Amino acid sequence: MNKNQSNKAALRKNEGVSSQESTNKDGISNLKRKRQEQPSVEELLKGILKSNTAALSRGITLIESQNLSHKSKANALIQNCLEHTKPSVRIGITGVPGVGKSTYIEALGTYLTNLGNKVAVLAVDPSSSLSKGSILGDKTRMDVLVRNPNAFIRPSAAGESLGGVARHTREAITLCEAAGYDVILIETVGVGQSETSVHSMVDFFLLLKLAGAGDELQGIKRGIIEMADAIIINKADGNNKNAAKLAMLEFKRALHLYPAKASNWIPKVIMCSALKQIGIEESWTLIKDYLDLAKSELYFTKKRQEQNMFWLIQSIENQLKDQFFKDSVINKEMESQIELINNNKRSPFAAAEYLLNLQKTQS
Ligand SMILES: Nc1nc2c(ncn2[C@@H]2O[C@H](COP(=O)(O)OP(=O)(O)O)[C@@H](O)[C@H]2O)c(=O)[nH]1
Ligand SMILES: [Mg+2]
Repeated sequence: MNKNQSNKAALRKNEGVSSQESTNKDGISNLKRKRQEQPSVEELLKGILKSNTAALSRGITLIESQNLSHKSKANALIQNCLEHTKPSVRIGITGVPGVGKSTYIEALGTYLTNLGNKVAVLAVDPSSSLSKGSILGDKTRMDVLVRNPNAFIRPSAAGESLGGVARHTREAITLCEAAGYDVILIETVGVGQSETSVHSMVDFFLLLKLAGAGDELQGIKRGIIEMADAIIINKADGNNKNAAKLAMLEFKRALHLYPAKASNWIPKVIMCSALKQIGIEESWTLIKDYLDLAKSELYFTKKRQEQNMFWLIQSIENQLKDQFFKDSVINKEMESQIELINNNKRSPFAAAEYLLNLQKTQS
C-alpha cells in the first residue's frame, strides 16, 4: 500500500500494533446466556402481575412455543393467571385490509389510555406468515400507541395455523387481563374463519367498512354483518364524507333485515375518520352503551360462559383429531381404507367407523 492509498483507507493498521477487540466477548456471552435462560413460571407470573411488559411478552412467547417441553409450563402460567384476571372489555375489530383497522386501533387506544385505561392490542392474522406480516403486525402504523406506557401491542406469531393463532390469542387475553389491561383490542382480517374465531372470544364485535359507489352491501359475507355489534364507516373525511353518509344510511336500512340479537342490542352504524380522529369518542360511547345493556341483563356473563363452552368443545375436537391423525397405526390403515373406498369396496362412512373403532380398541 503506498502512502496515498493508506491515507484514503478508513481503517488503518499500524504495523506491529495489535488492534484492540472492538467487542466485549464476556459481555456478549453473558447476554446470550441470559436470553436463553427461561424464567420460571413464578418469575413470569410475578412480572405479569406487576404489569411488566417484558414478562408479559415472554409469557405470550411461552404460550406460542411449539416446543412440547414448554407446554406444561405454559399451562401452569395460564392457570395461575386465570386466578388473577381483572375485569376487562374485549373488543374484536375486523374489516378488509386497508380499511383502517390499525389506524383506528391507534386512535381508540390512545383515547382510552388518556381516560386512564390500560390497553392491550392482539392480532389474529393467520396470513401473516404468507404476507410476511404486512397486513397485521405492522406496528409501524401504531407508532404512537407502541410508545405509550399504558399500551401493549402484540402481533400474531407468524407461521401458525388459524387454530393455533386463535387458541394462543385467547390465552394471551388471560395473560393481559392478569397484567391489568382492562381493554383488550383484537384486530383480525377477513381471512378464512378468523372473524368467527375472534367473535367467539370478544364481548363486542366491530366491523370497519369503507364507503363505496353505491355497492356497499355487495361482496360482504353475510355472516360477518350478522356478527357485528357495530359497523363503522371509516375514512369519512375529505371528499369521501358524503359517500360515507350514504353508506351509513344504507347499512342502517340493511341491518333491519337481520334477526334481533340475543343481547337485545340493536347494532349501530356510525361514521368515523381514524386518521383525523373524528368519531372515536362516539364509537367508545356506543361500546359503553352496549356494555351497560349487556351487563344489566346479565348477558355479558352469559356470553362469556357460552364462549368458554365453545372453546372447551373446540379444544376437545382439536385434541381428538390430533390424537387420531398422529397415530401411526391409523395412518397406515388409512391408506388401505382409501384403496378400498376407491375400488368401491367400502363406503367412506364405513371406513371411518372402522378406523375410529380401531383407535378405540388400541387405547
Ligand atoms: N383518509 C383516511 N385514510 C385513512 C383513515 N384510516 C386509515 N387510513 C389510511 O388507510 C391506510 C390503511 O390503514 P391501516 O390502518 O393500515 O389499515 P388496516 O389494514 O385495516 O389495518 C393507511 O394509509 C392509513 O393512513 C381515515 O380515517 N381516513
Ligand atoms: Mg392493520
